[in-house]
Amino acid sequence: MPKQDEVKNELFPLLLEASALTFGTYTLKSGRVSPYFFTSSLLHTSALLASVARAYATVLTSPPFSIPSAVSDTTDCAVAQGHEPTYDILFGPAYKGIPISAIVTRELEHSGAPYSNVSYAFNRKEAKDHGEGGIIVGAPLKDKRVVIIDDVMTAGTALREAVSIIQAQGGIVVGVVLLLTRQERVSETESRSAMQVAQDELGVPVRAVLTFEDIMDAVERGDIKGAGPEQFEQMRVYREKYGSKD
Ligand code: OMP
Repeated sequence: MPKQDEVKNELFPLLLEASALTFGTYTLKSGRVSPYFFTSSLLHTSALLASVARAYATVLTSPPFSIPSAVSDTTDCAVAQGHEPTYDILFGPAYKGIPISAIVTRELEHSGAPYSNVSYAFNRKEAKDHGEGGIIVGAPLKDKRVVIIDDVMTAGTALREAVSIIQAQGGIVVGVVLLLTRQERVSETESRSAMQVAQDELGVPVRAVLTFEDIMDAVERGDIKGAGPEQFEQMRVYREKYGSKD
């Protein structure tokens, strides 16, 4: 089984157990009324953080975020396998991206020396005008290759904000990794998903550990307590209205 499916299978039951995925009627930031909601705020136990970190790290140590290394040193396993990251910094947009970017940076150390040079950074919601000041906490972004690490993408508004913060600091966005893509269209007139639009506009890879389709499949299989045929039908209707194939 591919490593990315393995981590997904490990993470999914933990997310359900933590009630990070719930079913009901939720008004989203975009104004859409959704039959389900995913909240990363409930991912606060050590076991969940470890599993979440492994899931992101698996994506971040695979192509296209990992490339053949220029240096070859047989004393280090990752370098011996000849891979290094395409990025210098993981950026976690405030607030929910903050702990995620920190734990994933820590997790990357297990992938070998080239990955242990990766730093993290995040933005303050309000700029500080005393002390060290500024809007960025963590590694300075200027001229650095930055991957944005966030929890959920719906219409892509949060991502656009993160991109402009990084670019204003002179950072270079080289990719985006999400925990969940809801696989929704940005607008009524756009058939591509917010994730595809972001990828096309930024010209960088945008990947997600979990997708809306994964959730639909789990509901259909009856794997989710409290979500049966009725919820499946609501999700199908929602997908028809707002969903995208990619
Ligand atoms: P977009 O900015 O539309 O891409 O929505 C992403 C943001 O919506 C996330 O960062 C969350 O603040 C919030 N959100 C969730 O956390 N979970 C969901 O299932 C749906 C949303 C949402 O409001 O769309």
